[in-house]
Amino acid sequence: MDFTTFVKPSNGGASNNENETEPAKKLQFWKHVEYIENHGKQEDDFEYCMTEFLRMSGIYWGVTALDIMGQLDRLDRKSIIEFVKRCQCPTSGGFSPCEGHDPHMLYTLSAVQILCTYDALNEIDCDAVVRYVVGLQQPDGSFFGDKWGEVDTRFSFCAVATMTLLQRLEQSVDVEKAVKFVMSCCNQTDGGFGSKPGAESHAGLTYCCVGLLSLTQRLHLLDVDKLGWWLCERQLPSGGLNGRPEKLPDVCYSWWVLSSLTIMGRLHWISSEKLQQFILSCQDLETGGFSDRTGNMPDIFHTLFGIGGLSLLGHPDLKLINPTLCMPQYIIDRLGIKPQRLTLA
Ligand code: GRG
Repeated sequence: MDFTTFVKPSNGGASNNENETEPAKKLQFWKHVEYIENHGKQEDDFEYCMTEFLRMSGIYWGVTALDIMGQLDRLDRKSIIEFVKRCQCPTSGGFSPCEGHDPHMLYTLSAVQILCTYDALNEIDCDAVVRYVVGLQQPDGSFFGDKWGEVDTRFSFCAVATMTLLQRLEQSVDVEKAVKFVMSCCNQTDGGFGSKPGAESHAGLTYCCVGLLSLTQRLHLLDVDKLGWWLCERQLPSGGLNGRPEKLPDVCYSWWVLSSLTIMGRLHWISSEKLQQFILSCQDLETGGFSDRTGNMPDIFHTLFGIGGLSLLGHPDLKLINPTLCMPQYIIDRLGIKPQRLTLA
């Protein structure tokens, strides 16, 4: 998921490079709508072709961002649902990122999120999805990402989130063991979580573990003060957030860090104003979309997490986003799901 390498060339025209002109201070709402709407139409575009291996998640990022902006009807619901249906593996029940690829837990969650957004779960074989996810849980409670056996706390989150959205959590996976595995990935020194036991704390994986504890109503297991401190130490003088000490800021951590702090009722432990300025400075004023850092090329991944971060910060032009499932709150309400949240402290 490394979108960090493209630096936008300076063309002497309008630029959002901090060194050349003032970075944007207002949300370029319609530019982003246009950027997301056009994203799926550029089938012969180099970047579009090179990201085939994560197409399903790309659609989820675009659908969610547009829905948060109140512009979901700009995408063709029918063709998106047809695409998702074609990606369900008839033997395993899991979803692949696009036709011809292998199913994986990551794309299975994205597929289910898209279908929930379109209220179209009835279009797929949900029992087969449940069998797929349950079949990937290991005796220690962890989850494989797919049949090849990689273990990572991302996959634990994807499994539990998928089962929650299908309303099948309690009857399917072993929740107690899933929670135990995730807690074995918590580092006592900083309160953060890594990809497996003993691995370095990382904000992306911390989101996955805090998210899993929120979905399973187990937030009492967290050392909220210790983890809250580590998370708010991710804010750098630029206002942006990094994913671990000594690393550069990246707009996507506006999601991974901020959502974790929101779930824990500690959003006010960082400077919202400075973070909002950083996120807005990462908008591409010409094409729309957000990049990882000011002046870099935008992409659909950072666009969702830029918009999602601004929604968590209460931007008035955006709908509320659910911090645990990274989906519009009205959809989570429609499904009757109540991920746990701690109150402000
Ligand atoms: C429903 C929103 C949602 C997510 C599903 C897949 C997943 C669950 C979460 C991914 C969490 C994660 C690991 C995010 C980090 C992504 C990222 C930019 C990784 C880059 O890692 P490094 O080491 O970056 O290249 P740093 O910033 O540490 O240098």
